[in-house]
Amino acid sequence: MPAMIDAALSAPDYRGIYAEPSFSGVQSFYRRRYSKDLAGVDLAVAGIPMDSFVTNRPGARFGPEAIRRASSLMSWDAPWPWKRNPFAELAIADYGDCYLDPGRPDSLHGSIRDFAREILKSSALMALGGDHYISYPLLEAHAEKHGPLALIHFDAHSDTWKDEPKRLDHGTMFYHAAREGIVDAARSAQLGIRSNNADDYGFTLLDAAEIHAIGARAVCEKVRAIVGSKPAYLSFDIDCLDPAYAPGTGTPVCGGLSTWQAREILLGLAGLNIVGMDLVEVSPSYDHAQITALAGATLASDLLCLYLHGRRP
Ligand SMILES: [Mn+2]
Repeated sequence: MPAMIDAALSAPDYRGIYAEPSFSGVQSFYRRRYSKDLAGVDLAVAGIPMDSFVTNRPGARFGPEAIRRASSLMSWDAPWPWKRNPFAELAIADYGDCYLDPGRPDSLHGSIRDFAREILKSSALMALGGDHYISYPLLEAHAEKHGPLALIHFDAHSDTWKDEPKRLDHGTMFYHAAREGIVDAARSAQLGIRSNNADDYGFTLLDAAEIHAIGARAVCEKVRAIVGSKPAYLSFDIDCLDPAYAPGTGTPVCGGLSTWQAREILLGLAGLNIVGMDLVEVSPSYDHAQITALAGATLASDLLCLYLHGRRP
């Protein structure tokens, strides 16, 4: 692979792996070239640096930059242990971040939705959060393009707690999304959950206890049976991982998945019709030694591998 410095600015193409020193250079996701022009781009990676709607610790607005930086530890090689490399097969650009005005909280939903709409006119999107609320406007934009979506949701929390319309909360947006028909709960799975909710609103829960008991292979069979070939949006809240594997997040819950358990499940979902993705809730000020940011960058790379397998079997 060619040596390169500042591939984020000067890579000749949106494809390729560059041996750039991990400690230097302009940070982008997996050293992808930055561009706001998506001509010829298959998929844009973009940051949504917003944490206005958290219920506990803030800080996920710094998630995108931490994930980009951590991805430079891995970007000298293709994602292991996948047999195919999305960074060779797909034209992937780093689109930079969504502009958001924290002084206008009522504007944030629309700003994120419009940002995603613009990208989705010409390419696919993987978003880096940000608190989990961002998935709601992102799902809206994806559903406009693809119709009602199956949701494959990794999280410690169901995020379907009943709420008033228009209330802004990172724990209730899937309640709204299901009621509005943006996601089809009957074709959706929530994985790694370890919280109580009086009503599942039609979602199938594969909670952390069940995943620990039955293992990745059986989990993947269940998810495949639920989702089928329906266009699916995969949302990964980093707090699906146990706090030992992801301390840098806003609402950690003990008893979660290891990083490898989560990766094993993602590997086993290859071939599903994934049309959109996000990785949310990395909050670097609570992180230690980049544990959480590196997990986030690794899982985000896995999501791109999944996307590749879904689009080009
Ligand atoms: Mn969560």
